[in-house]
Amino acid sequence: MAVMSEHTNPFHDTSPRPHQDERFLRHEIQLVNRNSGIALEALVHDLTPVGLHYLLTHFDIPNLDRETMRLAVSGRVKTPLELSVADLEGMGVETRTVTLECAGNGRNLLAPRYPSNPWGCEAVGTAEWTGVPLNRVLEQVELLDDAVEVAFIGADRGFDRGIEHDYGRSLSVDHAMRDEVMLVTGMNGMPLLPQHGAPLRLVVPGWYGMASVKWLTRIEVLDKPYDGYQQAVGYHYRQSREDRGVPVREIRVKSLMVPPGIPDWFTRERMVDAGTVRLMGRAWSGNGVEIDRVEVGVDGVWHAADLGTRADTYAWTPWQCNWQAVPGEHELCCRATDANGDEQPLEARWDHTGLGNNCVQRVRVTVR
Ligand SMILES: Nc1nc2c(c(=O)[nH]1)N[C@H]1C(S)=C(S)[C@@H](COP(=O)(O)O)O[C@H]1N2
Ligand SMILES: [Mo]
Repeated sequence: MAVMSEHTNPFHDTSPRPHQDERFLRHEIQLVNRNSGIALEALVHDLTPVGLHYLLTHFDIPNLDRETMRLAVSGRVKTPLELSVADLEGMGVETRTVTLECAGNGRNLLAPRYPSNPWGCEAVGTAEWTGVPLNRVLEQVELLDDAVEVAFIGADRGFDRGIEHDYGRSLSVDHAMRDEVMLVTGMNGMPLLPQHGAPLRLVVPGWYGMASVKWLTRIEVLDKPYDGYQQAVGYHYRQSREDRGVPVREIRVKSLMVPPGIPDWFTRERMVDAGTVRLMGRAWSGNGVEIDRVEVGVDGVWHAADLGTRADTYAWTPWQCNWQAVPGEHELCCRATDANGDEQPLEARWDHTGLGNNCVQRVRVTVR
């Protein structure tokens, strides 16, 4: 074992970490153990391996059978339908590479904290989703003239703030007819796994993940706005508890880097050898808007990174740059700007339930 001097090693304390008086926060840890994030080193992959893709599940994972499950399409339509997964796949499948991000990503950077899943920055992943464009199904059932919204309802049910509900979300008819919205049965070339919505889920590229309803069993075409909890109460940007709020929709521009060097087990702070260090990461925005530039900040001084090409309109863009690492303590950041001119903020903007925090990632590094 190589022992370094205190001068070069910030992790020099070899004694066991002292016990803490407080217990772990049980409810938050329960959520974290169910809802895992991407390991940041997995940002090296263009496609996130399925087992490293983040997960967010509100209630219990339903046990649905691909052979017997039927998708009911009803409401303001001329011809209601019940479709098996095989019926759907028979309508013709397409594959799209899509970056999904949870709207609660970044919540744990806000104080005071809202009791919910305490994401740092890891609630993101990119997969190749295979499925049927939703508009093929909507054209087959024929929407009536008074249709305004399409609701997507999952097989999972539970309570939030005292209200019992099925997990459900809606889109306007116009949005539901867009080509990129898919009824998905496969992920990275294999059938969906239970935790990602098997056997059938919606994927709404360009929007935060809450729109991409898993375990989809019902599509209801409505002549008025959908009033389900996750649509009408959940997923609103709010400044305070009383605030009615603004619905959360498109992903906000964001970037992440693969933390360089090696980590300290407990703090995840990094140790890097001096010299040329290749930094790399990913940047993405909402609605298919392109990434214009990514800058890497070293102790507050910004340098332009090189952008690669994204795999698809709704997939993240790779970036990289070299850093001449000199011995000492440093803070690395990355900041993306999209083609609309939207730029990541340096500090988190307040949100009452911790949604849409796209502030820059900060990585503490010691160079030896
Ligand atoms: N039926 C259902 N669909 C759901 C959810 C859920 O809890 N139930 N969670 C949503 C949220 S908030 C996110 S971020 C994404 C996460 O998808 P993933 O777990 O496949 O990454 O699924 C969405 N679809
Ligand atoms: Mo989410």
